[in-house]
Order: sequence, then C-alpha cells, then structure tokens
Amino acid sequence: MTRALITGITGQDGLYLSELLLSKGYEVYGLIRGQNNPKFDLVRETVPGVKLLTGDLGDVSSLLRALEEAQPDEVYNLGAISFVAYSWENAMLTTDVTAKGVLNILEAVRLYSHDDPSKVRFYQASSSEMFGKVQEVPQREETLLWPRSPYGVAKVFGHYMTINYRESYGMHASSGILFNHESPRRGFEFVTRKVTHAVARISLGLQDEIVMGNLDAKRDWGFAGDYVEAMWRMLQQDTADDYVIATGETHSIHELLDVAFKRVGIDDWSKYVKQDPRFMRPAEVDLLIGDPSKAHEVLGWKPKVGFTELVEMMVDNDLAEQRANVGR
Ligand code: NDP
Ligand code: GDR
Repeated sequence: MTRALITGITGQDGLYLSELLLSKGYEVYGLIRGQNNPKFDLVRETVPGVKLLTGDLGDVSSLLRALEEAQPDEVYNLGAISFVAYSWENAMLTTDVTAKGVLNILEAVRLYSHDDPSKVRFYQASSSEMFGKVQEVPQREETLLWPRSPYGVAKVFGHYMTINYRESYGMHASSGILFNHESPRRGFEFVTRKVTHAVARISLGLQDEIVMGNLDAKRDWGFAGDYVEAMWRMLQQDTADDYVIATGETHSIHELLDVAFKRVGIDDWSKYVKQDPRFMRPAEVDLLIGDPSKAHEVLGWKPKVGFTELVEMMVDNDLAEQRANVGR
C-alpha cells in the first residue's frame, strides 16, 4: 500500500487530495497543527480514513516525527499561509511558514531519507502569484518570476529551494505552479467564495450587499478537484520536474459577478455591489493566464470543469447551505 503524508490537510486542497489518494487505495496521513485545531472535526468527518498527526511547518522536529510515524512514499507540502491580502500585514509570519516552512520540510525529508535521497517523492505547492507583474502572457514554466506580494515572494523561495534540493541531493522533488483553483470548500476570504456566498444570501434576503475590492483584476480559475489530480500525476513520473497547472482562460471579477448573480436570476447586480479601498491591494497582479501545455503533454492532464460550471457549482452549494441554516 502506498503511503502519503499531506501538510495543509485542513485546507481546500488537502481535503480533495485526501479523497483522491484514499480512492486509489493509499494510506493517508495528514499533518494538523495546534493543540485544539478547530478544523479537526471537519477533517474527521470529510475524510475519516485519514490518520492525523500533530505538527507544524515551523517545527522541524515535529516534521521528522511525522515522517517517522507515517513512513511515506510521497509527501505533499500544501501547508502555507495562503491568503495574499493577509501577507502584507503579516509578512514575517508568512515568510516563516510559506517560505521557511518549505525549507524545514525539505530538510526533514532529506534527513529522514538520508540512505536513499529518492526514497520519498515530494510535491511543493508553488503558485501563479510568483509571476506577479507578468513578464509574458500566457505564463509558462520558464517565465521570469516577478512576485508582487510577500506571499508571492515567499512562494518563490519555496519554489527555488525545492529545485535546489532536487539538484543538490537528487531528491524526487516536484513543484506544481498552480493557478487559482476554487470549489465549494474554498475559504470565505477568497474572492470566488466571498461572491458565491454573498450572492446566495442576497437571493434569499439574508444580506443586502457585497463590499469588494478591484473588479478589474483577472484570474485563470479552475476547479480544485481537477488540480489535485495534477499533483498526484507529477509524483508518478520517473523524473521530478515543475509544471504549470491552469485552464489557459482568464476571467475578470466582473465576469465572476455576472455568472454568480445570473445563477440566482439577477442580471443587473450593480445595486448589490459596493467597492471599498480596504479590499484593494498595495500591489496587484492584473493578468494571470497560464499555459498548461507541458502538463497536457507529459502528465496527460487537462481540466474538466470550466469557469461557468465552477461558479454555478459554488453558488448552488452556498444556496443549499444557506437554506439549511435558515431551516435550522
Ligand atoms: P488553504 O488556505 O485552504 O490551506 C492552507 C493549509 O495550510 C491549512 O491546512 C492550514 O492549516 C495549513 N497551515 C497554515 N499554517 C501552517 C503551519 N504553520 N504548519 C502547518 N500547516 C499550516 O490553502 P489551499 O488548500 O487553497 O492551498 C493549498 C496550497 O496550495 C497552499 O500552499 C497554497 O499557498 C497553494 N496554492 C493554492 C492555490 C489556490 O488557488 N487554492 C493556487 C496556488 C498555490 P490550518 O487550518 O490549521 O490553518
Ligand atoms: P489570489 O486570490 O490573491 O489570486 O490568491 P483572491 O481570491 O484572494 O483574489 C483574487 C483577485 O480578486 C480581487 N478582489 C478581491 N479579493 C478578495 N479576496 N476579496 C475581495 O473583496 C476582492 N475584490 C477584488 C483581488 O484583488 C485579486 O486580484 C489565491 C490564493 O489561493 C493563493 O494562495 C494562490 O497562490 C493564488 O490564488 C494562485
């Protein structure tokens, strides 16, 4: 039985990846932090087959202990402080977890597998935020990185450290440069879920308006369930490498609002949407669009869920949740 250890098990991707690996017959271990993590029950209920180990990306000894207990063939490093807006206000903490945390787990894996550096296959969750002020459209694996947020800078550190461990120690370490991916499990702080949740509540008369930041920003949005499949495929290759994972399509926040409001029968959303500078960012990433050709060719990976279907799935889920709350 193949064994996997996932950091960031309580997050959106951790849950989808756990489901995927369990369905393939893996023994799955998840690293959970804190002495009484509020998402412990969520993980237990959603993926009861996962074995939870306590640990923190800031504590190398906890990572070594988790590796000794899980004895993994594959390690997926999904743990991070992942909210870009938060990273300006908490730049050092973001650096500690999202940047140095990657070095910590790479080093723990290297020490754990000292007798055979390729014993453990390692996945690093890199990000399209590394492209920031984009130097090329669409963005490819070779595109020059120009991060625009403390989060983006931290991800660049983790990305190059992963490549460095691969090149220095012969580790099977791959990096997935994933563009935005969303789902009904997305955190409420991210723009897609913020919109679909608010739209559901507005349509049910539970909320009057939604207050937003920059409506002109564009993103290449895919479905998280499709993207975790790409992570797994990367670790099944004979040789470790880096891959852009994206849909190749970009949409604005305006279009996101169009599709979400239309799903509940509202064509003109202007009276429900306000803008507030507090949701604007000190530096913006305006046009992210990925070129996933390498992932198509080498991994045989293609996204299945398109933009409209994704947004409608999220609105439908939030409507069902809100109706259930009202009924309670
Ligand atoms: P989430 O924000 O949903 O999950 C982040 C996870 O990291 C949570 O499980 C969180 O645990 C954990 N974590 C935070 N701090 C620590 C720490 N100190 N030690 C251990 N774990 C910690 O992110 P996603 O699931 O959306 O993303 C997964 C990864 O992919 C992240 O690294 C993210 O930066 C990256 N990524 C995401 C993209 C996206 O569009 N979703 C795109 C590109 C990259 P807790 O619940 O305890 O806080
Ligand atoms: P992002 O996602 O920063 O791309 O990072 P987010 O959904 O937070 O922002 C996307 C774009 O929407 C604009 N925006 C708003 N964003 C939020 N959160 N709230 C608002 O009210 C709002 N109004 C407009 C933002 O300015 C931005 O341009 C996500 C995370 O998952 C990262 O961890 C990951 O690495 C990248 O995607 C790829």
